[in-house]
Amino acid sequence: MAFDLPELPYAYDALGPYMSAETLEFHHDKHHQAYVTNGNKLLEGSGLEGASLEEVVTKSFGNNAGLFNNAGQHYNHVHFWNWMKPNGGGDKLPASIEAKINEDLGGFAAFKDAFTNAGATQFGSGWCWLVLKDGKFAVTKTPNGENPLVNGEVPLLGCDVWEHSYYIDYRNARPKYLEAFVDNLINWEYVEGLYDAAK
Ligand code: MN3
Repeated sequence: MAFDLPELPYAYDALGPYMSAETLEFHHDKHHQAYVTNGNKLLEGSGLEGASLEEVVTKSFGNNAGLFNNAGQHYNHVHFWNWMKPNGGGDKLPASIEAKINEDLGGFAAFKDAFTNAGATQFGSGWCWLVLKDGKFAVTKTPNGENPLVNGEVPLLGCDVWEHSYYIDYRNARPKYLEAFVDNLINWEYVEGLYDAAK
């Protein structure tokens, strides 16, 4: 199935001041569009034309680097736009998410520390994640376009730490971007929906 660029689920200026319209215009219209365009070219003749996006990601991993990089980033960004919302973030969590964060990660403060530290310490481009692994919540990070699907984990929340995601608004201050993401942008209801579908 060919890849399509989804519309943003909010206006370009809806996430300010934490993520600007300029960032979203470049990130969505240029970067995500390039993953879609290049992914569709590389999908042709790959033998995976009829596969779901998740299957393209897991089946191209380790044997078709070009397709994997673009399909992985398409998957990551389709969710990334939905992992944020205006007036999001903070520690007012859906009950099922709060219970798992308390049980598996030691509470919201420990989650925030682990998640922002994973993003800050990812060397170069990549992502930090909250995943469901063997029935438990865990915090991880991946390089470049990789995502937890290739490790048999379910991605519940991811934050893009490629420079294109924060350099316009935060310059080199990646930790400030990560803190703003957790405190002001996360769409916890979308995380809850992914968890409900996975458990
Ligand atoms: Mn990106």
